Amino acid sequence: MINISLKIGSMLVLFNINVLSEILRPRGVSISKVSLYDPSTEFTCFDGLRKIPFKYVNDDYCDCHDGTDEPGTPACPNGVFHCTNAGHKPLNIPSSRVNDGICDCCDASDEYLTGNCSDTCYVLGEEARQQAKQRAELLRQGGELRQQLISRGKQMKQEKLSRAQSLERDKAEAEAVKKEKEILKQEAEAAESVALEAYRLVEEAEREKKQEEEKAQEQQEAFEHFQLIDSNQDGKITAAELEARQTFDQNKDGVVSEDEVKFFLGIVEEADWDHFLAEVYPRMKPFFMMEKGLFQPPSEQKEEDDAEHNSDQENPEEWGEEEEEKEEEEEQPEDEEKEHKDDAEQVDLEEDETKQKYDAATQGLIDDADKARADFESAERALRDVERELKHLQEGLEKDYGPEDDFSALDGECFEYSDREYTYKLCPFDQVSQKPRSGGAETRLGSWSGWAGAGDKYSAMMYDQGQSCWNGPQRSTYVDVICGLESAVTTASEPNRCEYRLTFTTPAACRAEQPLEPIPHDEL
Ligand code: MAN
Repeated sequence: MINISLKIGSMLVLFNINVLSEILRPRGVSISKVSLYDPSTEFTCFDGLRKIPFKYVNDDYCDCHDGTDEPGTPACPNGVFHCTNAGHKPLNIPSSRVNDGICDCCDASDEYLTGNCSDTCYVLGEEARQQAKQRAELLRQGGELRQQLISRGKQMKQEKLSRAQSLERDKAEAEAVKKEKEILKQEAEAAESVALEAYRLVEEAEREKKQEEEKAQEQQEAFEHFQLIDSNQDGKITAAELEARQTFDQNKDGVVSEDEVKFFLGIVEEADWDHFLAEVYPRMKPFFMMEKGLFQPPSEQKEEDDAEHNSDQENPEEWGEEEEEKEEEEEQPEDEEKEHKDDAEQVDLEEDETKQKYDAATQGLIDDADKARADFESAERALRDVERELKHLQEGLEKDYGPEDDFSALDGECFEYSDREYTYKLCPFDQVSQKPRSGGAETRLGSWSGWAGAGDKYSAMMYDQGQSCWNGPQRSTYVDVICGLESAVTTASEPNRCEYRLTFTTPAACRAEQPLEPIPHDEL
């Protein structure tokens, strides 16, 4: 580029000549705007508010509000200086940077007075061209691989669709089987229930009879004891009659005291047969049993312990129960083994009893009902399995795998990356996790949430709702997705506590629209 001064009429205007384009234009004006700077007529500010003599253009005095009269000087604060940067990319800079001593344009045109800069456009342009070439080559090769991924993705989608269709058929079939098995089960259970009803009635009658017999026996025992205590046979038990029997000497001091009598008689002075049966005898029974050696009273030491734990537990009726519990606790392993064996024998016995309990026809109906129940359960399970697989498949079919299903083939794969401390694992469309290299549990850094790129949405993925951080948020991961010849995680970081960022390169992202490098965070 060369600078020349031209006398047009009475005006002296600074022009530079772009050697490449040979177009004469005022300094700082781009070729596309050159027609707006016509030296043969007045200059109209671009905002249309003023017309000024052309000689005022680039006279280092700001006349237009929009700064358009001073493209080549720093006079207007809002002016724009255009550098042609022949050999590299043209650039617009604020005209305030003109002649400020700093090289903004690689062709040095912004520093025409300071002379601080030299033209580096060709070298820089060469570098840029090389990079562009490499990128184009990456996009070309990656693009071919992407096409392969797309075909695989389409094929996989087709397979999923036909699998879903066949599962729909299986589901309808499994539903029909379940219905059929349910009817069979209901029928078998109804027959079983009718057959068992007769047994239930017999059992009920037997149980009632047994209860009656037990009650009668208890009454008989009570009556015998009543007669035994009622020494004058007047049909009443008095304090004196109780005092006469050592059985009621609870503390074994040789005397049946007033308190000891009160324990049995309660609030009444004397007990007739009805009161005796209902209130008195139940309190006496353990003492009669003790007398017969049917159970032992607790030892003194134990009595003290019990007093500490449960001071108001005075009823000797409970002694026996506690003794049994204690015995159970102290059982030796050998005893346990024996008990298990006994239990097993008991179960066998019960089974035998059940087997023997029913006549052959009833047993047949029970067996049929058991089988019908098992068949129904397995039909239910089969339906659930089909439904589960279908749901998973349908979720997959609904996922957004990119403009042409480009990323579909990556679903189901996982990619690892290790830094000094952790191994990160990205399973696209599923989840991201982190595992300390020194060992320890895996931490989920987020589950697939969706595409999250600013601009081109397929340029980033978001995984959120990961494991909660102690005293902090749930972990989440932002994944930059860029073009690369291999699918791999290439960087991992934690820019904020519990917020992670990975770079994932893949041929699936080799589209012209997709950025070739992660977009810096502050531009998101
Ligand atoms: C673990 C890791 C880290 C995280 C801390 C938060 O050590 O998941 O990435 O910063 O927990 O407590």
